Amino acid sequence: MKTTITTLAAFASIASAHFTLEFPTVRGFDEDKLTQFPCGSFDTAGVKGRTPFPMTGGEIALTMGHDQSQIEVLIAIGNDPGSAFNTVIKSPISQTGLGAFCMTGISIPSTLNVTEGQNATIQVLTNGDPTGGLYNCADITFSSTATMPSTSVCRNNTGVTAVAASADTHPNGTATGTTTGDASATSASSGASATATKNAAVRNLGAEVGGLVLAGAAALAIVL
Ligand SMILES: [Cu+2]
Repeated sequence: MKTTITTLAAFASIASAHFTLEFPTVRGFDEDKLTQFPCGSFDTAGVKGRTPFPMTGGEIALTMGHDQSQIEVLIAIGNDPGSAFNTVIKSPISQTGLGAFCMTGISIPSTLNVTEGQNATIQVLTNGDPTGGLYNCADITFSSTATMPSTSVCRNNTGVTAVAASADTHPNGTATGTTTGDASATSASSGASATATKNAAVRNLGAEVGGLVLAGAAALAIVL
């Protein structure tokens, strides 16, 4: 019986967490407000300090709570940049699998002309439950001597994979052509891919509900 309760509790914590940002240090986390742009409702920069972050070769570590996610990473430059997440530093990807997920090779576009010691905020955006977006932010300071996390922190859980997704649509469902800053966006096909992404999001939700049902059945079997 004790085992059953532990199993259920473990599953509940994964299912309800949406996703968490493990590195750089997250500004704040309230899973009920993760849908609020920007930064999942945490509006004040620097309240948790700042993580040194390099201009090339940066890493971002997440823990994923959905079977599948669309993920994109944006950056806003400045000490307290508000919602100015105008530059993509990791183009949209389709990620599959629960648990640890590590993005490497993050580079700041040279067009931003960032300098050593300058402050900025990174925002990780994923698709919502099932629409809209989920947002986690980290406040950073650019440093050429920044140390990236160990492979025990930034790693991929067994079965976690990711592939490139359409750059025409942000994970929150908005076309990239309709927001500022993403010069790579092509508007011609954004309508079609927006539809495709929404369908994918619905499929993702279906898979997640299926997983919940299966897990519940397994737990019940243990109880009986
Ligand atoms: Cu969720």
